[in-house]
Amino acid sequence: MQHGAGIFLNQHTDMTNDTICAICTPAGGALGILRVSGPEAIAITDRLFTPVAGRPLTARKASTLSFGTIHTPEGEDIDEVVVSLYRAPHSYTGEDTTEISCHGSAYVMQAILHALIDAGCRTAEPGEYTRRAFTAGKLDLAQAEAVADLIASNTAASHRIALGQLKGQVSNRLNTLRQQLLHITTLLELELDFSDHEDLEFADRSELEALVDEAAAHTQALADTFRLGQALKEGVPVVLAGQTNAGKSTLLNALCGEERAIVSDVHGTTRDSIEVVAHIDGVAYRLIDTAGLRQTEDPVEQIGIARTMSHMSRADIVLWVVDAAHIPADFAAMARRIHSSMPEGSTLFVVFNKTDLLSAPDTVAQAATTLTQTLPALRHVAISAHSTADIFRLRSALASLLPSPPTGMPIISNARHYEALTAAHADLIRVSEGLTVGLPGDLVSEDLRQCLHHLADIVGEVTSTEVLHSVFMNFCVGK
Ligand SMILES: Nc1nc2c(ncn2[C@@H]2O[C@H](COP(=O)(O)OP(=O)(O)OP(=O)(O)O)[C@@H](O)[C@H]2O)c(=O)[nH]1
Ligand SMILES: [Mg+2]
Repeated sequence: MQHGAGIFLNQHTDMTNDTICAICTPAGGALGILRVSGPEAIAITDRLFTPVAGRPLTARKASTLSFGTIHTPEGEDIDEVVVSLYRAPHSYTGEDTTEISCHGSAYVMQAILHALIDAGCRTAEPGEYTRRAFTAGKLDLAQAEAVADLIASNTAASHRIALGQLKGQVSNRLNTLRQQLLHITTLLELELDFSDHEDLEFADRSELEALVDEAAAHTQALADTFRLGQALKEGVPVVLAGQTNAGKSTLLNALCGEERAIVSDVHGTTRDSIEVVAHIDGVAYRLIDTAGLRQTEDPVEQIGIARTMSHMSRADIVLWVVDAAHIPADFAAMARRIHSSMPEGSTLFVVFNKTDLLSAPDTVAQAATTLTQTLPALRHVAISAHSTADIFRLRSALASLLPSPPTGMPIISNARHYEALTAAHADLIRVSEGLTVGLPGDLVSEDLRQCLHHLADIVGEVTSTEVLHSVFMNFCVGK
């Protein structure tokens, strides 16, 4: 890991010498795993383990497997197990570690856990193994956070982001950025060191400005991936909205492949929002069916419509469903109003539904033309929710609505990283402005250091103990 000429203070000061233990797998599987880590890990496990053959664990080489019986400190047998042995620093935590593979019964795992505690271990806190790996320098903080994301990942997209982060894609990108900024800081500070020599100017200000602007653009581009990253991690919110009876609930059911929402030809069938997850091309979409929009005196329906508006104002994607057989005259104006009420960066996608009922298909073509005249970037599709082929097309269209980050750019999916990047970007904007107006080097350099500090925070080099605590608190016990 690169450290900038003494700029960063490594605050990994929470070293502890306890030997910890935890059950790492949920109960009820065929097999279960307990993990023991710390200076006494091998000795304690050894006291509870009788190998079928061969030497005791303490005399065995690293990276070996031993089959035998695990028992209580009093010698009562608990289970037949396999013990994997790791010696520091070649283990996940960097410490001596054993992993006990036993049968997955809750009783067996609890009995082994109690035996380990009786023999001198303490139970691990949530995330303590990964925190120890971080303390030992095995992972930086962004990678440690990726471990929790990897465990939680349930789609190809969230898995890909977490694995990339664990493998250091985010950290490497940040390190490159930090190297560029350190270079600029060095140039500026060289100028400061020789400030008595009035004639000397070491750093060409316009060149520096260009470098800073480039770094600011990189920081911004990385921060900009957060919206997508978060959507891919949590599920992309897609709101189905439109007038009553347009076919929103029919589409929801068709897209998720289940009869989740009530469908009827009565206007105003859906009153409350219904959320269903649909997986399309390895991405989870949180489809939200909403109450159809119309003028109504019914107070309950009015509440439903207010909820629709609220969902639309927060959605990443709004599917505006329109009954193609009854396209309202002011349809383009409606689309414009909806589009302007949506958050920046979100997508309005018009779905002309019920094309099977059209006697004159060109009414859709005319509406689409009017629409693109009003909002050129707006995309649309014409389908029948009753056609499997059309639903398939709509699913592909949905997948194509997701923005793709610039080639090679890692995707940020962690709010802590996003906040630090946004702060770093603001610092760089101040640096750039400072250079433009000719601020003295020491003032500009102060903002640069602040920026470096924010970037170092992401990988955990200058992170406070409280932040570390809150990061690891969200892990499960045993990881
Ligand atoms: N022919 C045809 N009928 C459709 C199509 N899509 C939906 N319908 C019918 O249109 C009617 C209304 O469908 P819904 O899915 O309940 O409409 P909605 O937009 O959810 O309506 P509200 O909940 O009242 O806002 C039902 O009778 C559906 O069977 C379609 O593509 N073709
Ligand atoms: Mg409905």
